[in-house]
Amino acid sequence: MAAENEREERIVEARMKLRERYLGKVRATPGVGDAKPLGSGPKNRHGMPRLPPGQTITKGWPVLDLGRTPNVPISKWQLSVEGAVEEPVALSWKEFLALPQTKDVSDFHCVTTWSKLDVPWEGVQLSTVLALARPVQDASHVVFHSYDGYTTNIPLEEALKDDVLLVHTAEGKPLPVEHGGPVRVITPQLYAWKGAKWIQRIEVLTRDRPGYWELRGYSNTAHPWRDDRYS
Ligand SMILES: Nc1nc2c(c(=O)[nH]1)N[C@H]1C(S)=C(S)[C@@H](COP(=O)(O)O)O[C@H]1N2
Ligand SMILES: [Mo]
Repeated sequence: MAAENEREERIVEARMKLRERYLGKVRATPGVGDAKPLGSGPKNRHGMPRLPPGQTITKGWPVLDLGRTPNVPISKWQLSVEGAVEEPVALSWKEFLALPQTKDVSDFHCVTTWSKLDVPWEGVQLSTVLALARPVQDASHVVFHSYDGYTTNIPLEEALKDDVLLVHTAEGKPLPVEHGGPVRVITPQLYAWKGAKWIQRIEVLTRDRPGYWELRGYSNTAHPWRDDRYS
């Protein structure tokens, strides 16, 4: 037990150090830095209007993907973090669940104009697995690679935000396969296509590299409170 606690403390400390390195950049992101964000309704906990411009609240949860649902059994599932890191990481399901776990409630904004509010999630903060891999000093971006071949990119200052999670549970149940189970990424402060379903590999880069939709006309930055949908 003591050894377990020590390990957990080390992980939490590494995570905090990594977040500190990028704090200046995090503060300059639209989600934190915009004085007059677009949108309507009361403010969310990030100080942004609850409903970004052009969005409508939905009660259901539509499924949007490339139409190739990969079936990855837990026994074969693996998540790796590699690229511009000091210590490439490959986690089995068991190792992933042994990391510090987080519960959070956040909103989900799809670029096709629906928003799903107050989704209860459970998983691991992306910053935790990035901290394990120790991004090199000039690391700047990550690209997510999924089991269906999908890719999407975000800068580290977005990736390290508290509410960016690798989720395995949604609304109290294991994440349904059509929504990206066993594990997907969520990016509550960016449009939902930045959250890769069926995450397999996280590649850390020292420069930006656009992903699937970013190469097909969607915005690279994808900020809902700037109505930042297309490039
Ligand atoms: N692996 C993978 N992740 C993906 C996609 C995809 O096609 N493949 N589609 C993205 C898009 S465009 C959206 S809007 C959201 C939709 O998530 P949902 O199906 O759970 O609503 O997943 C994103 N993540
Ligand atoms: Mo989408």
